Amino acid sequence: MAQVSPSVHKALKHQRIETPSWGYGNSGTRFKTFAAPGAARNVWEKLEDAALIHRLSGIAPSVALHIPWDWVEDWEQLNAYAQEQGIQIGAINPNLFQDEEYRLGSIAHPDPKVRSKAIRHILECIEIMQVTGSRDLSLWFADGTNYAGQDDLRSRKQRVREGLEQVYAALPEGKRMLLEYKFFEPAFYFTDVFDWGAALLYCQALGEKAQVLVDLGHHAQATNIEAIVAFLLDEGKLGGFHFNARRYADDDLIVGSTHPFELFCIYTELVAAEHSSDPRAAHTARNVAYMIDQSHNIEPKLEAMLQSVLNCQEAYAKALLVDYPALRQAQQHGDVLEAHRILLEAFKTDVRPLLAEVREEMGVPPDPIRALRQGEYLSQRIQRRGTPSGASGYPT
Ligand code: PSV
Ligand code: MN
Ligand code: MN
Repeated sequence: MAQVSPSVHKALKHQRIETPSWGYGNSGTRFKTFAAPGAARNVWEKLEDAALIHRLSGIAPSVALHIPWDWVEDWEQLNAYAQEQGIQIGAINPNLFQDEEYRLGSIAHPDPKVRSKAIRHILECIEIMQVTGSRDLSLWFADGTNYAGQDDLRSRKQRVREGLEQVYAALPEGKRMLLEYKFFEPAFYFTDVFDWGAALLYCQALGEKAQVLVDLGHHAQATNIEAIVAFLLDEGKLGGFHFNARRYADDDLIVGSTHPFELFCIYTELVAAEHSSDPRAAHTARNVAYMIDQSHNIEPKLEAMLQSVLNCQEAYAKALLVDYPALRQAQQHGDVLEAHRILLEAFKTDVRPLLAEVREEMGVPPDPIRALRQGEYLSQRIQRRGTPSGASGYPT
């Protein structure tokens, strides 16, 4: 591999990927949740696992929480515990789909009492963010309808807008609200925030603190996600990612395992924007929250999470190797295949030696997966935690 510039090393050391608390406990599909030996049984153990992934990778210093799955009485204590473990609490995700009252939705529900309940829960999450120091409130709504005629679509749109306005008004300075879209499921006819365009409309109407969150699993087959990323960056509205991989629906598989070229192309948009002369795109790219949203059922959870973080690292490393000036030149000359080849050149580079070097410079194992497999981490957890049965906090 040709000499790599020190700026690539520097960028790789600054990369950050947040892991989700719900990826560490037992969770699964609606058919069966397989109990994983040594899986985390509560939020304290989830933080312990997230901290291990950070120690092994060096680039996963925060963990997202899901409320009330991760509910504790004393948030100061949880925050202090995270810090002791060497990590931080990241995005706070309200749960707006598990209560009986949410059968017809949360903030889009036809009954104002249910809408108020949902808003109260989100406001409670904002209070938690104040204690944990979290910057991002991550909103995903399961709201939608199953049949044409079930509810009035324009009224639902107005209810969502009204609810989001109330939340936005309660967001303190320096906090952001990330709005996630999803094209279907659990509703099958209509989902209230169904695509990036709908999410963008809401966020544009709300203001600067509202940004769109792109979950890779939430698109129809063959959607060009990197184009969505480019558009949102250009509009200053890309707030974050939920990384995972899909083949059919919202599969939540290990990111990069199904479409590694797509992940690479997404990262090239981000790298290009970070270095662009457009201050808005550059600022937006630098503030993107990179998060994983996966729950593993048959895979060993720690290894799956670590692999996910490393796959993002690999994609980012390759994106950093793209010769962007040459790419722009080829684009301007209309040299279709040279432009494509420049991307492929970086994509096909074996970045494993580079990453091993960077890891050594960072003081983390050069081969984190091997370190995990050879270490006592899992056997110690199995000894202490046993094999907790049943799901702990994920829609199944
Ligand atoms: C459900 O689709 C989902 O995977 C969303 O992506 C949320 O971000 C996540 O669950 C946690 O609520
Ligand atoms: Mn998600
Ligand atoms: Mn999802």
